[in-house]
Amino acid sequence: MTSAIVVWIGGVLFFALSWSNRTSAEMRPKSDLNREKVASKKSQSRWMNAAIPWIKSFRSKILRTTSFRSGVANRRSASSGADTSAATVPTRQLSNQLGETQQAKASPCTYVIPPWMFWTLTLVLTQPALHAAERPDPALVTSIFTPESAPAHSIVHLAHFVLAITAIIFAVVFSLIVYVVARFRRRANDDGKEPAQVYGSNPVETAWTVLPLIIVVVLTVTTARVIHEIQDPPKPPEALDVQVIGHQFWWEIRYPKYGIVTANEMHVPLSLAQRRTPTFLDLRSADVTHSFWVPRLAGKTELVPNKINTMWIEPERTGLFLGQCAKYCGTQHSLMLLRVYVDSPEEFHRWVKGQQALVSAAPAVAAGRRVFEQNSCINCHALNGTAGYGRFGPDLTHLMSRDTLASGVVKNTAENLRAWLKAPDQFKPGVLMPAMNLNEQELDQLVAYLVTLK
Ligand code: HEC
Ligand SMILES: [Cu+2]
Repeated sequence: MTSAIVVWIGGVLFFALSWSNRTSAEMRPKSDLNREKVASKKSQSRWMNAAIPWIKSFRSKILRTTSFRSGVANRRSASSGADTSAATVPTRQLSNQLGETQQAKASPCTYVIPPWMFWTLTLVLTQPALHAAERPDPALVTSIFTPESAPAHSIVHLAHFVLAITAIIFAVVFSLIVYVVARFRRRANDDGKEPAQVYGSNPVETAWTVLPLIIVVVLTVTTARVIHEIQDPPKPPEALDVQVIGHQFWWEIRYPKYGIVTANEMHVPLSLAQRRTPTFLDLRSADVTHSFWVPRLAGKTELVPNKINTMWIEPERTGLFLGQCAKYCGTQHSLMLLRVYVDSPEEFHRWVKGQQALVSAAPAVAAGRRVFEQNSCINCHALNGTAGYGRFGPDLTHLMSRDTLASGVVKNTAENLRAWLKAPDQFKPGVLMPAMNLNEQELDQLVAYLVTLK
């Protein structure tokens, strides 16, 4: 971010400098025609006129020290014309006597950096600057162009194919336009007559009907094939079924086969070539429409109330993949993050066992458990082995097995947990969990209990 700002400020500065040079060059009266131009320019942009003295003084301060363009200030004050000081008049007359050609020769290259170059550089450099400034872990970058799962591969292949075809169309059309604009531009010796008007040409009409038709048919058929591949895949017997339920603003994740309920962090097994274990998701919503999107694993699929949508992923690499709700589902849609952990088969097995294990509160933290049960936490949260069966909020049975709190918003540590319980909206404004107004002692006890929920 910082370097992007530096690039912008630097660029704007350079532009201001080169622009003020150009203005002064233009304002140097070369001929009457030029003077007219300058006059109209002046009246058009009052704000420019207001800015010019400021930029000029600023610029000359910088440039004078660089010896880069010494003598510029003189020439410019001469050029800024009749309306300023009387001292400039003789110079101007002199320059007029010298004649236009000499005057033009005498003027040095007036750009520090030409505006077009500045804008191009700015556009080109901002992206890498932003990128370098943030230095994200490349494994965590969510990009549709680095797929790591079967459906995401099909999508990216299709995207490349469509991009290639449209790029060819673009290149052909654009070159034709450039050619026509250059070849048939208005010339000085134009006779002003309308060119001959031609109507109809069967070969041309046929070509520009049939060619696009072929292109559209090819794109439709390839797209349909990929849609079929993604929507109706054969389901291997080893496939894992997971239910994902979207809530404002978190994800409920259920593994019916294993009797596991968790939230926001989904664990799935790596699919091996010799033993394929893709994960089939069925997607529901508890309230409004959400959208499940982990770009490197698959395309987006919506979670619609009263409807079950399905999708599948087949990861080829272990690791963490980030995603998020891609639908505006309310205030905190942007903090409805999603983490998919792809585990090796053994790791996944271990994780399942861990989630299935019973947790019982140690006597030392019984006070915290009482706080949990005697407040309305239990109306919203399920926690095995307690009176809590609520489903409005995430299941807390194995809370500490998760790396993050509140759907990926903060790290899951004792301090963050305490801060969360005190005021959930400090991390997530608009969150649907209320601040429970517990006193310090209750908070300590509660946190001491919750951190044992491994
Ligand atoms: C009105 C319902 C409601 C009540 C009451 C409530 N919560 Fe929550 N809680 C939620 C919701 C909803 C979330 C999910 C917030 C989000 O991520 O957007 C949540 C999130 C949490 C989380 C983070 C879980 C995770 O995995 O991210 C913890 C921990 C938690 N609540 C503990 C408690 C405790 C302890 C109490 C009682 C003192 C309590 N909650 C009371 C609704 C409630
Ligand atoms: Cu959402």
